[in-house]
Amino acid sequence: MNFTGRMNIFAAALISLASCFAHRADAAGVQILSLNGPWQVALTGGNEWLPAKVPGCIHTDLLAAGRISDPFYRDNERTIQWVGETNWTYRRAFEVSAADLAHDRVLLRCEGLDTLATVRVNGRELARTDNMFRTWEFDVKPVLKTGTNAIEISFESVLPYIQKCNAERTLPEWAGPHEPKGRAWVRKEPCNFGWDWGPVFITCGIWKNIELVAFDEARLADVAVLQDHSGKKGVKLAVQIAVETTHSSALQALVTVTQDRQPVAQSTVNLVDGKAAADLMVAHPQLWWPAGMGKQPLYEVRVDLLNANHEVLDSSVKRIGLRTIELLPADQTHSIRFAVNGVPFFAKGANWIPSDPFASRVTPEKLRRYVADAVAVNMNTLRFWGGGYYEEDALYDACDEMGVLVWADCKFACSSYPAFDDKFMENVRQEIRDNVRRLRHHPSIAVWCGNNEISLLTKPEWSAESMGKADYDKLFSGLIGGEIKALAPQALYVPGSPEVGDLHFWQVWHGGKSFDAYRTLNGFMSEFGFQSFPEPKTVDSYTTNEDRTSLHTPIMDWHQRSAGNGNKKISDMMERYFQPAKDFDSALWLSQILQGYGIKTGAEFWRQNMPQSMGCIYWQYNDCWPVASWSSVDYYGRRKALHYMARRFYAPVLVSGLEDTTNQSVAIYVTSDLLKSSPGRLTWEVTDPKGASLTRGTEKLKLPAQTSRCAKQLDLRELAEKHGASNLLVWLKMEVRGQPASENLVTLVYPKELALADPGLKPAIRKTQDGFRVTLTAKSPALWTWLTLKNADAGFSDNFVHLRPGSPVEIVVKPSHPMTDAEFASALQVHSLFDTYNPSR
Ligand code: BMA
Repeated sequence: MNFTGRMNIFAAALISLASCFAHRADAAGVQILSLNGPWQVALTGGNEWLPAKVPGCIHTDLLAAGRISDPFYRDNERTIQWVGETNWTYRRAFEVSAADLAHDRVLLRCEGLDTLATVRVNGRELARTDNMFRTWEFDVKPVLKTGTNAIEISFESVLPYIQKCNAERTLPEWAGPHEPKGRAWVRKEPCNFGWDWGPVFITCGIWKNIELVAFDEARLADVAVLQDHSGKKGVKLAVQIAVETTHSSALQALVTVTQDRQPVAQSTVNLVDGKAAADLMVAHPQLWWPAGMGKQPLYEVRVDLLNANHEVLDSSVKRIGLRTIELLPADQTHSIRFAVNGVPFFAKGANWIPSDPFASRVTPEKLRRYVADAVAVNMNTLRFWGGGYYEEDALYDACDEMGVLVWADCKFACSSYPAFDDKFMENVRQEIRDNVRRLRHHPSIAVWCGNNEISLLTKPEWSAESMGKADYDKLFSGLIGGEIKALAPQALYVPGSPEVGDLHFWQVWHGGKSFDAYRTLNGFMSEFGFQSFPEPKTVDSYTTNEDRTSLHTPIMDWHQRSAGNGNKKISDMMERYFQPAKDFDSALWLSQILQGYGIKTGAEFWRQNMPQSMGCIYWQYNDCWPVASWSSVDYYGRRKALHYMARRFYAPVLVSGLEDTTNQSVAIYVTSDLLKSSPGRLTWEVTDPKGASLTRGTEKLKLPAQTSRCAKQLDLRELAEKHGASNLLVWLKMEVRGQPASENLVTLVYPKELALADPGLKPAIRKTQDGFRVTLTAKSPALWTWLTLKNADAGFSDNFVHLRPGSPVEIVVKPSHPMTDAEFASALQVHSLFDTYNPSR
């Protein structure tokens, strides 16, 4: 059947898709016809058309059509590799009126085509594209007609392409055993080809908005906002405007700055040669701060493009925050560190990866929840790692609003890239321009970074294992650095991570060392991590009973991608620190306690050593599918033990201990990120594992602002001799201005050596307005006590807490669906470390 023949059936089937141009909500002139929504998809050359959804991708379309089964279940991934090896075509019809076509210019705008695409309108080839990160615009006025039009976009599998390129010249890279080689030849999300925490799903499709854009006279092509904080009268904004015109006419730009809808400053400027710059003064500026250091006031900068009749041709709104940012170099007493508004601070956070292999499934609400969950555990920084895709505006918006600074990697990771290829370089140049223009106004962006870890595979010359240094510099310093400097002259840029005094420390996970190895170095830690399993509910979602007979069944291994038998690394480390788990579920939970214990060891040490260490960004925050990984929040948004522990080890005021097992002493550190010096009280108590007090003490302290120091040295030799080191629990508490600020527990031995008794945990339940308050009491110390609900998810105000007799702990539980008192009481389960190994529990 030829295309026209197919068109008739197609047009009839899609009659409901007919749409008309709509004015952009905020502008009179530019008109938009969204082509999002229902499309159809078929094998290229085939004639069985399935319903499709745009934005989307082939995997989600086939899933919705029932043509593939859940890609995450067991090893289904293996059976659907054909999807990424196949060429696919998307199509739809749309209506255009004569009035629509009367506009000076009519463009097809594609915000994201994944990846090797051929775009045809009414049977005419418009373009071939080769970069999923770019925004493409094509002049479609000559090919459109009044009435029904047809658009068809064919996607060629990237696999033959990268194989061909790699056969001609192999690009050295780090890739897992079942990951296709040569991913760096194509500008497509690197982890789409698999990663050491991610599946191989080679997607294709229209993954972002697609629309027709029509306008007369002119439209805004670019708006940039620069800030000058040097004056006494306020913050001066320089708004740089560029327009695209269809014919020469007198144009003006009206620039309005508002805060909470109240006008703050306004200016009108004439456009000369399509350009203008407006200077505006924001008097009494309210500065934007990272979370924990102040508020996040946001201002809107609106530009209205006016023609000679004062009609609005186009508008743009950028939401900004007023702040300066610096990355200060390391010196003898400091590691590198960020300073916002002149105030250096300790960066606390984690590394972000794409939260789904199918990007269009990620909703703004989901992204907002992740950012809120980061701030809830006292993070102020996220690093958007370089192997994913340039993150959505919604994620940056949430970071702006909640005060999370972003270390924004450009999307290059763990491979060498063909910087010797001019076409490739030009493609990258356009990609950087598109994304920097889209994102540069966000106050949350602390630093742009060229790549992840490629300096580690760079040598003076190209070889089978390395990228040549000259090409590395050409791509990451020259091209990307140059573009960012030109487009965002006030932004910070570093060519790569780790490269500027930040450290990726992998000797524990990849090197098999114990957690103590974290205590051997200082710096700005931009990566370090240890894996755990997700909780039983999540593991249940991808396994059968038989898969859960051990941590090392084929399906448990399938959902583990780290080189060198990751699941064994976890169980070996569990054995090193903890008594053997009594069953499968206990082992999953114990792996989380282990992970939290390990990351806490590092995080507390680096905070103790502030300012020699000024950053702790653990690997990794989130997951893109249900898997054993380094994450602290799993694919379904369920917090792992590490996430709860992060709230404590990232607390603004931290009391922590550094044990010396040889000399049997504990150095007590008090670390304050507070911007003001504060009065506090430190309390320590040593008990035996039954909770009997052996010694205690308290001391008033002054906590100087943003300082860490050893406040007390506890000599435990006598107690250790008398009771045995494995019978000592050192409980620490810090109060600030009479309020509890931080609590901690330190031991001289590994947890497996502690002679814990049955803690006899008891919950008392009280219904609250939107959940239940559970008050936990214990007869003897209960370590890492956590609550779960049988067959239901819930939000827990805290979890994995240490309990002592006489010190009840309250946890507020908000079940994911309404429950009666009786339902809640029968669903509530209380566990602690003791239960993980005691067979009778
Ligand atoms: C770092 C990251 C990732 C990787 C992680 C765990 O090197 O940059 O590429 O997933 O380690 O191995």
